[in-house]
Amino acid sequence: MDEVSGYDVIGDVHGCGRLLRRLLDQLGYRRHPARGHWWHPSGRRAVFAGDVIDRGPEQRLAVDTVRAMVDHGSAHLVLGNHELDLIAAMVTEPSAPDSVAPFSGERAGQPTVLSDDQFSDADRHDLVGWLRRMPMWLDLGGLRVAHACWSDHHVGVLTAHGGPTVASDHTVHALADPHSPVATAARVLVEGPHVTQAPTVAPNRRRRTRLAWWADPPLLIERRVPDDPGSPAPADLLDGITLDHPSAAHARGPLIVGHYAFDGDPVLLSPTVACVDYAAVRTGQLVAYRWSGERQLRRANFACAS
Ligand SMILES: [Mn+2]
Repeated sequence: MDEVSGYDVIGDVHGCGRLLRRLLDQLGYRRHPARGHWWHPSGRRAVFAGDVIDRGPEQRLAVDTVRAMVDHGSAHLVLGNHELDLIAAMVTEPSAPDSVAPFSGERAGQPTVLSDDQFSDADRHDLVGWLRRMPMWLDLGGLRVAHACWSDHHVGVLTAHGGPTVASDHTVHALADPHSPVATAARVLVEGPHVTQAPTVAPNRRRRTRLAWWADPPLLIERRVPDDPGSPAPADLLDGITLDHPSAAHARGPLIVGHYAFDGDPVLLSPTVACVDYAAVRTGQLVAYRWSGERQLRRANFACAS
């Protein structure tokens, strides 16, 4: 493959196929004249940060666009929690995947959604077989990408238990056991760390709150505002949660994630951490970060299609 001149990390597409094509066009990608996939004439690669499926109106277009790019070498994909839910459901209960509790605790009670009118049963099986060859994290040399969080500890656990993909049935079944080290590690990378808070209103409703792990100390995410998400997480709630120290990100170089569905204009989470998920379905804007080798991220390198 020819030299890669940079990476364009694209946030959660969530079935917004037409919006994705507008963003690719804006970033300088073109349809390949013979093979039809999107590619960049000056050697850039797209990196999809996961959650390509579910929610939006053109799920089939989104999946087909991403898949053709990955198969022709013009893009990478890391798995999001929606893709992991689909895989887990199809592997453990192929005849009735919607009856399976999702892998992600965040989506408890929500069925796996992949619109019936756009995907036949055969299409779903084919897509799941393909997704199972995709990684949960990518280290591209100077740039790391995962759907929700990076932790060297949890990358190490998954590397020792089957590697970055969920190709083995053993790994998929381990995901279904919430106490397995594989499930814990996959959740941190693909769903992000959470804390469980004591009930405030209904006595038996404990609140599961996302953590802004990029802040020091970590914050509870109480608002969808990237630069002021919420209050510091009480230290006792952080017991038992293994995270990389925020300074590790500075030493390791840039990290880009999706998943957090922020509002507003894209801003950096730190000099070396960016999120590219600004809730395309809700806000109508799909965000990318254009990386060309810089060690410190720059706000001016966000791009946005609407
Ligand atoms: Mn997500």
